[in-house]
Amino acid sequence: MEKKFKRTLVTTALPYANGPVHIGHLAGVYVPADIYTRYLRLKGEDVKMIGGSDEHGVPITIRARKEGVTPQDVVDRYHKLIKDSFAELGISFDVYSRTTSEEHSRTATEFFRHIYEKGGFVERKSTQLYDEGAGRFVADRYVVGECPVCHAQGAYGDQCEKCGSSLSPTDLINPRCAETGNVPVLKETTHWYLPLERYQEALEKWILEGHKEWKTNVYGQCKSWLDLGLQPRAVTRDLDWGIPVPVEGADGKVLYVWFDAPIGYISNTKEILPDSWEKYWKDPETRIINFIGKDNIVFHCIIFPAMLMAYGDGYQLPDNVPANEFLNLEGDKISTSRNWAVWLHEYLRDFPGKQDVLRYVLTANAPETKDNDFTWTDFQSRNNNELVAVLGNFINRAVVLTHKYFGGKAPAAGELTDVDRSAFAEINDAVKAMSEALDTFHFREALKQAMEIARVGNRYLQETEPWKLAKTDLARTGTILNLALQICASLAIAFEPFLPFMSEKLCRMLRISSLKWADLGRTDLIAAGTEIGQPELMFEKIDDEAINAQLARLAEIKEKNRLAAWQPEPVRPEVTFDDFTKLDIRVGTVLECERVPKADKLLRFLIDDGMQKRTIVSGIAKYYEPASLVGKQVCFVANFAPRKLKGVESQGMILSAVNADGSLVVVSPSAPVAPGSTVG
Ligand code: B3M
Ligand code: ZN
Repeated sequence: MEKKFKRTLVTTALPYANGPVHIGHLAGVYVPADIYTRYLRLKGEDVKMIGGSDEHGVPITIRARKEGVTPQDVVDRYHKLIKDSFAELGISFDVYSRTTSEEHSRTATEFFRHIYEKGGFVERKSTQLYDEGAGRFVADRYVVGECPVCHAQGAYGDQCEKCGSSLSPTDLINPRCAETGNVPVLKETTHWYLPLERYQEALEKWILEGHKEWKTNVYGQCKSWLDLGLQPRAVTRDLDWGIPVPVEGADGKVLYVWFDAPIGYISNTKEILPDSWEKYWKDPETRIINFIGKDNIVFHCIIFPAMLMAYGDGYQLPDNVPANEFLNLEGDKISTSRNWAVWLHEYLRDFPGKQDVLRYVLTANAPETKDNDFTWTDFQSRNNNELVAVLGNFINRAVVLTHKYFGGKAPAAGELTDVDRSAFAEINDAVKAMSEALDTFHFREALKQAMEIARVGNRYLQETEPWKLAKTDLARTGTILNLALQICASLAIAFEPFLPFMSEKLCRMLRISSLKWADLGRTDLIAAGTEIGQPELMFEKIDDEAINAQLARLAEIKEKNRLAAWQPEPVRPEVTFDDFTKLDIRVGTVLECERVPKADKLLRFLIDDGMQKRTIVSGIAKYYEPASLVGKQVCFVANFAPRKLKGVESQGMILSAVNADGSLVVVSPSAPVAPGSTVG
C-alpha cells in the first residue's frame, strides 16, 4: 500500500564552491530535481526544493593558496557564479544558500554537540601525515609519490590514477606534499568518529528490507557497503577552514566537510521556514527525496542517515535517493581539473535564450541507469529534429492556421468525430504514462511521453488537413483548430517541468495562466473567442557553425591536456665528452627536397654541406611539404655511415625534435650560419 504524504522535501547535492557547475552536475542532479519539483507544484502539492553551495573542504583551501586569496574569496566567487547560472537555467530552488552562512554554522555546531553529549562519537588517536615546513596536516589526496604497484610517478596518497590501485599515503615510495614538495612526517592527532557499526542493523533493515524499490545502482551500492560491515568514520579534520569542532581542546580542528554539508539541507530549510522547518524534517508524513550523483550515494544512504539516527529527535530518513550515473562528454569522462566539460555559465553565454534546449538534451540523454554521453552533434540534432521539427512545428502550425482562418480568435468546436476522440485518447494515454514515469523518477521516459503529445498533434493535423477543409467547411476547420489549440495548451502544461521557458512563452501566446497538471488532456482549456497572440517560434535551428565552434574549443582543450600530460623520456645513461665528440654534427643548407616515390614517410634532401652536395633521406614526409624546406638550414650528422633507404643512399641523418604526439620538427640554427659549420 502506497504511503500517503502531506509534503515533499526535495534536496539537491550541494556543489563545491571551488569551480563552476557543468552539464554532468546538471544532468545528474539539478535538472531532474527541478523537473520533479515543478511537477509536484503543478499537481498542487506542498513541496520545497532545497539547494546551496558546499563551501568547506580541503580543495577550497588549496585553490585559495594557489591564487593567493582567502578561502572565503574563492567560495564567494563561485557561490555567486553557481547561484546565478542555476537561476538563469530556471532551476527553481526555494532556497539556494551556502554552508558558510551563520544559520548553517549554528545548525551544524548544535548537531555535532548534541550527538557528542549523547555519547554518539568515539574519540581516537591516530597518526597522520604532517607537513612540518607548512605547519599543517596534509590530506591523503595531497601527498604524491611513486606508486608501489605500477611505479608510476605522481600517484596520489589515496589512489594511483595510472593503475587504479587504492592506496594509503604511507604506501607511496618517496612521498612528498603536493603543494610544498616537503617530505611529510607522521604526527599523532585526535579525532571524533561516528561509530557507523552501531547503526548497521537499523540501516540494513531500513534499506535492504524497506527500500527494495530504490534504483538498482543505489540499492546495490548500499548493499555492498553493508555487506562489508560498517566501520567508524572520522567526522573531524585538522584544518583551518570549516566549522570549528565545538569541544574543549579541539583547537585547530573542524568538522569534516562531509559531516557538515548534508546538515546544510537542514540549515537551508530553516533559512526559508524558520518557524515550520521541523515539519519538513521530523513529520513522518513528509517525504524526503535526495537528488545526487552516484559518487555521493554512501554519504546520503549510509552516513547521513546514521548521523540522523545518532541525533534522534524524530529526524526522518530520506524516502528515496534517485542517484544518477555519470554523463560523459564526447566519449571522455568529464573532468574539472582537465577542463573537460561544458560549463553552465559558458553555455549560457554561447547559447543565449536556449536554456530549454540544454534542459531538453540533458533529460533526453540523462544517465539514469548507465553512464551516458553528451555530444554536440546529438545536441544539434535533438534541437533541430525534435524541438524545432516536432514540438515547435506543431505549435506554430496551430497558431498560424488560427490566425489565417479565424483572425487569431480561437474558433468554437462543434461535434467531435472519431478522429478527434482518438487523438485525445492517445494524448491521455501519454499523459498517464508521463505521470507514472515522473512518479518513479524516470524522467527520460516522461519527456518522451510529453513529446508524444506533440507527435499526436502533428499526426492529427496531417490527417485532418484543416488547410484544405477551410475552403469548403469552415465549421469543421474551426473544430480541428480549436482542438489543436487545446493540444497546445496541454503541451504548455506537460512541458512546464522540462522546458519552463517555452511553457511560459506558449502560455503568453495562448493567453492562459495558472497551469494545473490535472488539466492535461482536456478539450476546454482555451475558450472559443479567445484572442491568441501573434505566432512566435518556440525554437530555432542551431547551425553547424555554432556546433563546430564548440567542437573546436574541445579539440583545443584536448590538445592542451595531451601536451600537459606528456612526460619526457628518461635521460639515457651517462656519456663522456669524447663519446659526444665522436658525432660530427653540422649545419647544411637544403638545395633540393622531394618525396621518395613509393615511400610515404621519406623525403630526399640535397644538402650543401660547405664542401660538396650530399644526399640525405629523412623520415619526415608526413610533417612537411618538401618545397617549404628548400633554402632552410638544418642540422645533420655528417659522419653517419651511409645506408640505403628505399633504394636511395643516405649520407647522413637530419636531426629532428620529437613532439609529444610523435610528430617531428626539424632542428635548425636560430640564425643563418655558413654551410658546414659544426654543432657542438
Ligand atoms: N559537495 C560533493 C559533490 O559535489 C559534495 C556534495 C555534498 S551534498 C551534501 O559531489
Ligand atoms: Zn599505480
